Amino acid sequence: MKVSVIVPTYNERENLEELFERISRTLKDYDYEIIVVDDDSPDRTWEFAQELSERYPVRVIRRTEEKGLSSAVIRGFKEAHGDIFVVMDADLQHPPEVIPELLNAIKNGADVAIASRYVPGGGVRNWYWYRKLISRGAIMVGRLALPRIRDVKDPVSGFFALRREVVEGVELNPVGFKILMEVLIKGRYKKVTEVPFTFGLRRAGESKLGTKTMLNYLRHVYRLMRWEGELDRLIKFTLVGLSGVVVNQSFLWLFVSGFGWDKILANIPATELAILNNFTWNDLWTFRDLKRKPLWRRLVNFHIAALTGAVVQWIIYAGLVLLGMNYLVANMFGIVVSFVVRFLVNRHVTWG
Ligand SMILES: Nc1nc2c(ncn2[C@@H]2O[C@H](COP(=O)(O)OP(=O)(O)OP(=O)(O)O)[C@@H](O)[C@H]2O)c(=O)[nH]1
Ligand SMILES: [Mg+2]
Repeated sequence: MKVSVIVPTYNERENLEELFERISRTLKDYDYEIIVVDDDSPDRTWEFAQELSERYPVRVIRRTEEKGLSSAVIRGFKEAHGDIFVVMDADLQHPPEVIPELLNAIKNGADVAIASRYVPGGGVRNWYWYRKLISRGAIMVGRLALPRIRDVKDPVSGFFALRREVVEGVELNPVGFKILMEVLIKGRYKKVTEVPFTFGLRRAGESKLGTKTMLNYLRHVYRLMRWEGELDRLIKFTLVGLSGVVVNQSFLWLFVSGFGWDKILANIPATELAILNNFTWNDLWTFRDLKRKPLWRRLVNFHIAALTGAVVQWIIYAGLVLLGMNYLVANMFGIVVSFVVRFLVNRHVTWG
């Protein structure tokens, strides 16, 4: 089996020689090639890589028309001759010595093997607490928004291996920094394995991580949600929720003005009817393809989600009011957060 190591580069001249040396030492018993995809770096990384190709099995692609990390990796996929593709950074934050472990995972049946910071044994070194927090938060958002990757601990790692078939013929969107997420959502695979590794600070050269990265990441997650149909679900869930408001109000009116019931108590059956209305529509429409649990379980879970939402709403309302916020604004915050919580509990648990 031939291995293609794909390395996107931009101004990585200083790291190249050590990178190639360590890859060649690690993979000496393998049939492999290194593909450098360089975006016409001002430090002439492409030229130096070409020089080094006399000593190492390197092919250099110098792109002058296109730019961007993800599109560079996708170009690498297209050019690669191997049966297994490995993607890694050039700046030695991804130790080449981990590559054989990724290849073993694939030999043992995985279609995608991820060098992961967030499985036992993995980690980050010398990161400030806020970079850790942002990284963890971003991953949490991605896993919640995209149920297909919810079991992957590090879906944004830039260091991974996959079988050629996973991406062959698959249309990947070149926008964004997180190519692995794109692969995990759109690729053809069954089994993902994560192998621990420690990610440090870059050895030399400069980071291409900008302040816009976080916003771009959220845009990427949003686009993938749309592609997955998760955004459609969110919209349907919203519409169903609005229908529930109508049901709730109508029955409350009927019970109080029509039947003369007590105003305080009449609210309870009116709310329950709205919950049943919402459940029915969500079960028949929003999540109709996800009825994996028995009906009674879905019904119980839906009530738990409603209750959880109500509690969350009240806590946020009370907290913000105590902090001095206008009570109507505070309630609005409560409603929005409660809505998101209910959607997520239902998506991941009731119809999970
Ligand atoms: N071809 C190409 N490569 C890129 C581009 N942006 C980044 N890279 C390469 O992609 C890899 C990851 O970029 P980094 O800047 O190291 O990102 P990072 O590891 O998240 O950030 P640091 O921890 O600061 O290094 C490196 O090998 C870069 O040279 C790009 O626009 N085009
Ligand atoms: Mg880096």
